[in-house]
Amino acid sequence: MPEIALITGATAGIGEACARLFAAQNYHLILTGRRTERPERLSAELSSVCNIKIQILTLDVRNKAEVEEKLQGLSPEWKEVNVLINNAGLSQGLDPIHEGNTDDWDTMIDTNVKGLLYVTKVVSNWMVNRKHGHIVNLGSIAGKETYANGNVYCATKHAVDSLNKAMRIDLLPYGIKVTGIHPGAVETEFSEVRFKGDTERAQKVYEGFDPLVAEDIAETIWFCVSRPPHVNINDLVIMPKAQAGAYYWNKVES
Ligand code: NDP
Ligand code: 8X3
Repeated sequence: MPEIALITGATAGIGEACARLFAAQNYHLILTGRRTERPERLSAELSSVCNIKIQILTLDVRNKAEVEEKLQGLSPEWKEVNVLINNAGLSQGLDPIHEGNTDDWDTMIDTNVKGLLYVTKVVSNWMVNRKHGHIVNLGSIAGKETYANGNVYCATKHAVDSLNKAMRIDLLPYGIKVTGIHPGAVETEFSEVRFKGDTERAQKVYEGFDPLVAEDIAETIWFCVSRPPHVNINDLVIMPKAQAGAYYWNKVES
């Protein structure tokens, strides 16, 4: 059986780009997300051009029971996951702390931190048993810096940064690689989700600016995953050329 990659949040953006790139590298894929139609379409498309197998697991990473049931329900050969890409995540709102929506806070913490942990708990056990595997965690520049009104989203990504380090230490005896990828602005559905469907506001984020695209991140992840067995990329911050940090955006006025 060729190598297997499990990608959370493969229904859009960076996760979908990873699915395409890993399929092109002949990985069998386990694609997860809450939406069903998109991964089915993606699966049909990839299966028609690549000689790979694809499993779609429709799940909400916030739902611990569902995560465990769906992952443990995979047949033994599918549990031989070589690469786990913990990508599912989101931001909700951009408000000062005293005006924040506590439901949004719950959603971000439950998805970006607890969801990542639920998936990792199951899959890392499979990797520990086989003494083999690579976990890639999607952090963010928001996990390296804190910006105005980003409070809880930044806190969740700082948590991912910390968990990335913790996983590397705990899984060291088992030869499991752990890599943190921390992008700046990537034009995906991220801003539309952050602003709850306000497309105009979302588009303004990238106006006059040349952001990263999902494929840039997928290629970077592939670079990390395809290093020789003795090499691990611990942590990687990747920005658009036009962005020097959370606050420094080189925008061209139109
Ligand atoms: P998108 O909104 O385009 O994609 C997010 C993906 O996460 C979707 O596939 C979505 O699937 C999935 N997802 C969200 N919530 C859940 C959930 N509860 N259960 C399962 N899947 C879920 O955003 P990006 O591709 O940009 O984001 C991917 C990751 O990259 C996130 O962790 C994000 O924080 C991080 N990131 C993004 C940056 C950016 O500027 N875009 C920069 C830095 C980091 P579905 O809705 O079907 O469940
Ligand atoms: C997404 C990038 O700068 O909007 O994590 O927080 S940013």
